[in-house]
Amino acid sequence: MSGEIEYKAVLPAPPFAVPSWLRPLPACDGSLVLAGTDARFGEVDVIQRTESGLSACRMTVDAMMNSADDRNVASRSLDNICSRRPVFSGLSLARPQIMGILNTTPDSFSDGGQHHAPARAIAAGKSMLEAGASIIDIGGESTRPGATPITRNQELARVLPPLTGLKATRAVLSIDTRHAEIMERAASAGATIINDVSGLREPGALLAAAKSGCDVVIMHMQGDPQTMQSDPQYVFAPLDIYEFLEARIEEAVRAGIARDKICVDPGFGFGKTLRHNVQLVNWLAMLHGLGVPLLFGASRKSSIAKMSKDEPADQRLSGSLVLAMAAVRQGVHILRVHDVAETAQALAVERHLLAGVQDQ
Ligand code: 7PM
Repeated sequence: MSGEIEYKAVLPAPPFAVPSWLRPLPACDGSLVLAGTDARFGEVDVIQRTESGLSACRMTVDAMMNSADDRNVASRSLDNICSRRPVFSGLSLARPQIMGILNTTPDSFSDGGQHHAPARAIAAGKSMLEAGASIIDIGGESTRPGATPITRNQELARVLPPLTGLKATRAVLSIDTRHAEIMERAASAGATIINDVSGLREPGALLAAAKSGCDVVIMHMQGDPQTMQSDPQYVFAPLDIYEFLEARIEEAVRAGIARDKICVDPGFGFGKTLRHNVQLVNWLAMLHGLGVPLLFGASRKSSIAKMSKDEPADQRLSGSLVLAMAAVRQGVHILRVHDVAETAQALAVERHLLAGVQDQ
């Protein structure tokens, strides 16, 4: 199925032990819920490391419980996968929330820098709120390979005016940054979420995030933005990403960030080939085993063009919606998108299908 994984009809003897991972298989009419959302699953793949690599075995949840070495471990894993996530930055995660992207970089690949002026950025933020976003993610530093580096002062000058301007709205504000100093200043200006594509790995970032009291989004990226797209390598991308995020969650907790303030993101497009991105989307539900909320962002990313006809960023809406809804069927809690109104409509339709409310 995925090349790196060998599917077996029965679990390799002896009955499976830790470490092993559960991949819930999304199914609209499944009997168990994914992470407290409307998305459901019925069966699971039990993934194990073997001498030769990785093995998977597909079974019902009952069969999985019966074959588990340690029923307590198995039932904890299952509970992580199913349980409702706590409120995140004041938002219920029982329904997918939309995080609208507010890019304040003049060289932004998707909006040609049209939000550069503070007044336009604030107006763009407000229109995303009206269109259905509950979070506005404000970023000032481009992570595009080859982008000109900017100083902390330039980054602050870009992000603080829209943060301050949007604070008067009911929006939950998120700061997209890798730098401790920006985290501190943004939190003082009213941001309640720190969204870090480098997973709080820069010096001081863990501590700054802990001190700020903000909720955090920890994203997976292999390498750094300058070099990440040159020949990324994984044993099996979904599992490597799982283990990275698991380790970062533990680091964050050790640094004083409460577990219920942490959300994770597999980092679609960050140090990944097209094949890796496709795998991570198809295996997204496995990440619920981490027991924290899941954020997903594939909006307008270049993989869409690679799968299709090399369309420019502003012509990737349809592909963006397909990826977003694939994520929602797997119980993702927050979607990071450029096209808020269109995503809200897709979500409304998806919700009718998932909840079966078309019968009411
Ligand atoms: C150039 C390259 C411009 C990449 C913009 C980007 C994510 C994020 C970004 C994501 C989270 C983009 C990216 N992507 N934060 N920040 N998850 N949590 O395409 O996927 O928006 S920047």
